[in-house]
Amino acid sequence: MGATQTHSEYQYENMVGKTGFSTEQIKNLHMRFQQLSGNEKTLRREHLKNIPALANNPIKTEIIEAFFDKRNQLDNELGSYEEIGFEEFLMVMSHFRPLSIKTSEEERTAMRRQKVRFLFNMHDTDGDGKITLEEYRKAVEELLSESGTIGQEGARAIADAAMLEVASTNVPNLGPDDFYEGITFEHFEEILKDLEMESRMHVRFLDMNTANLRCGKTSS
Ligand SMILES: [Ca+2]
Repeated sequence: MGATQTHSEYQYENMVGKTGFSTEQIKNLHMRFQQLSGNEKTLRREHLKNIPALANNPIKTEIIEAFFDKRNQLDNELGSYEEIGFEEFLMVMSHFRPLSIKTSEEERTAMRRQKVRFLFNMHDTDGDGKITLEEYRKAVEELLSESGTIGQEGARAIADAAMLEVASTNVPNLGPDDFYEGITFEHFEEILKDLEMESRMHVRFLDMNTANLRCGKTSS
């Protein structure tokens, strides 16, 4: 480990500006990356599937996919990667970057938007810029399937009812036969506007609550 330290530190410096993480936070995340990948240079889906803390998460598949989703990288391309390197991993993790006292109002707004966009992408699985009823049904089904008490039909009914409500607020004069195309990003943002997600959206499944990264200290 000692031999690669200098090289790593050079890399870290480069990523500070790109991700907003401190060098200390990047170091911690790098350790976690190496742990997850089994000291390989890249991370694949099966590495993440083995995380115990993620095993019972109802949206496990979506979370894992988000790591390989090209839209969560700076270039906003469509599609997904087979494997990602540390830099890509860091870019995804930067969506969960905790606020600090130094975070300006402007930065806060940008961070919030980035998180909302991340969640939106998770639901807009085909990347056409809209969360359709089909996509929404799938998300709700998956979310509720773990509970066991609500079957597929129940989940479907919940999704349909919620979507209808969303549709009627989005398009006030929507007639019963009108086709609702789906939730746009702007509307999604509007729906989530009252949710204080800046400090809420942490990553617990990586066994490191990002809130603990606030002071740049390792929690363990
Ligand atoms: Ca879509």
